[in-house]
Amino acid sequence: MRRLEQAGEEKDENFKGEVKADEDVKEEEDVKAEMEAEDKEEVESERNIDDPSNRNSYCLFVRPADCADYLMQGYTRSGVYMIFPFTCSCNKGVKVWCDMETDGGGWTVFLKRQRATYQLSFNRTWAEYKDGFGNPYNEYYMGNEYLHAMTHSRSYALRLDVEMATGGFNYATYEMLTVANEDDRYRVYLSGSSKSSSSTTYCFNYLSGRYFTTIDRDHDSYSGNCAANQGGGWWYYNCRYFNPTNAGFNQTLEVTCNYRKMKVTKLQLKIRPKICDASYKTIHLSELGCGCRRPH
Ligand SMILES: [Ca+2]
Repeated sequence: MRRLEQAGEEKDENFKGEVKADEDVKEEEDVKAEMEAEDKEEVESERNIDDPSNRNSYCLFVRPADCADYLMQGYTRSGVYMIFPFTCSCNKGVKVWCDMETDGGGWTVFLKRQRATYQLSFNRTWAEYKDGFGNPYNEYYMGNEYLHAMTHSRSYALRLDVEMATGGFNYATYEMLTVANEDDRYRVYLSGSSKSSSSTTYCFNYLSGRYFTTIDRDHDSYSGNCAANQGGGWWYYNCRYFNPTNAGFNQTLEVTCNYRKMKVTKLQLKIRPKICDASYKTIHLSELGCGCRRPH
């Protein structure tokens, strides 16, 4: 019990420190958007701290590394949560949107785009894509450094969800995603099986093996810079295979999947521990250590 109390105190201090640091660096539009959003919503992980003495997982003694850890601890509402990537126990926290509903939930959203009062610009530098930007209540990018750390501490599956401008939803998944470190230009690898609905069948084609490109770092295969051309940052091959950070969210966002254009009103890219993919709800209820590593 002593250990639980200590862990709780550490967590609270970290929350306060992180929130203060966030406030220092927010751009004006983000501050406005956040104030608007926080009038209506609270951070789920701050509001719903359960009594841990009722639980059995050793994840109780450490911090949640991703949204799947929160789901395993009984948090079933989609919303903003503070996660602590790298291991379950230490390092810097980051606020993310957790999708606790789609296909059993437990998804950590790393790119979120939707209509907002102050539409976020994704025309950002390498450093911004490295550390992340935006506001998880509305639109944001979690950051390549977090993606690298997470995908090298657990095996993650990748999922794309879009809401179509014409109505309906489409998705695409890949069994496993890894993102290399900055020295390797955050190179992305996809492996295993994939699934999708019709409109998004080709979104992940030619993605595996690409390096990340931003307006100030051109690592794509095109003679120019796809990020500079399109106002985003991504693992471009040429510029028209997939471009979910594309500029110009005016009512709808037009993204391209292997040259095929589609208009969407919401777009999310997310990851979840691969081990949890099959019958996730069953697994997380029976095996509470799912994907969670003990601290080194
Ligand atoms: Ca180029």
